[in-house]
Amino acid sequence: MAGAKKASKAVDRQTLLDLYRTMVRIRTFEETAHKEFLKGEMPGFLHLYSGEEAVAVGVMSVLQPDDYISSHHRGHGHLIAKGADTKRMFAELFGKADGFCRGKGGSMHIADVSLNILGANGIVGACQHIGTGAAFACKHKHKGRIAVTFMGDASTNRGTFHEALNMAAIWDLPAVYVVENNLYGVANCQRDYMKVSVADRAASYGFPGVTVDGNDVVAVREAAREAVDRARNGGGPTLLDCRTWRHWGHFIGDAATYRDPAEHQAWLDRDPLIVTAEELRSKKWALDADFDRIQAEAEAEMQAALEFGKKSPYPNLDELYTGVFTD
Ligand SMILES: Cc1ncc(C[n+]2csc(CCOP(=O)(O)OP(=O)(O)O)c2C)c(N)n1
Ligand SMILES: [Mg+2]
Repeated sequence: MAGAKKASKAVDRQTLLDLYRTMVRIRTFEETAHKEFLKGEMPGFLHLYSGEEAVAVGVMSVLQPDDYISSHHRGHGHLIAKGADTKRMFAELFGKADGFCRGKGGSMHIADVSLNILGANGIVGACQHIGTGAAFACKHKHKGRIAVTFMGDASTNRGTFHEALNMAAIWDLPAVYVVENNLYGVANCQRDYMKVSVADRAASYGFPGVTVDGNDVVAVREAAREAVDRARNGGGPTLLDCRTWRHWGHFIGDAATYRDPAEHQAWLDRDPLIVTAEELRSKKWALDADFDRIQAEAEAEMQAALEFGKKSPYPNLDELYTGVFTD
């Protein structure tokens, strides 16, 4: 990938196995949710994160537990990588009372403020203001913490992106902006909605923009570490342009016929799980049995989480107006 930052591969065995395991857990959550959604029992929309796992996992691996994150409509991976309970995530997907929003938010609004996860968000670009607000609070109130905003590439066209990143720049906020650059906004190809690269946009705010191989979890981790250290040490924001690919359509039900099959296959061949598994194998840090065990553990976790979500009760009718805005 031209111009993308390569990983120096300075990572130990346990760390690489942990990164791999979390990516497998995210993939397995998504596959389980996908199958279940197709049965027709899950309300709402699902925007699957499969293929983009290295971004969430690489970035989250260098955060402190009390750092803040703000996320967007493709948010399951961010939640899992930051430690959200997959049982409560499934309950939320089914609209059940044990869900993070007591079933009223669904996939696009899961938040866990106890983990400083400020929420997925169905409004494209809203995460940019929320993340910047959190970074402002970190600078003035929660010193030592930082705020990371995850967003899609098409969302960098919104006015919110300009407003938020400009403010973060002039106030030197402890912020990191992570763009999951999957080259599409719904059915539109990036060449039709942007004339510059995502990373280049940072120049107009006066802070670094870095292009990263977003399918290489170690490359993401290293670029994120630099950005996070910079933010935490008073150096201001960084924009990370993580090049990646969603394996599925925009949401479940979109056949993604607008993408070039050869390009799609080339990205599938560079699936972040394949990239990391190859790295583990080449270093002789994992054998077939290790991969099988990691996969089996993820499947057991997600099956239990799915069952929990399904069995959880629906919220009572008398809760209809609680936790929502009413006047
Ligand atoms: C303000 C707003 N405008 C439009 C939409 C409809 N919409 C949902 S996702 C999306 C595209 C987002 O693309 P990108 O930011 O690249 O994220 P990706 O889906 O590729 O992860 C659009 C236009 C919306 N949810 N909110
Ligand atoms: Mg996109």
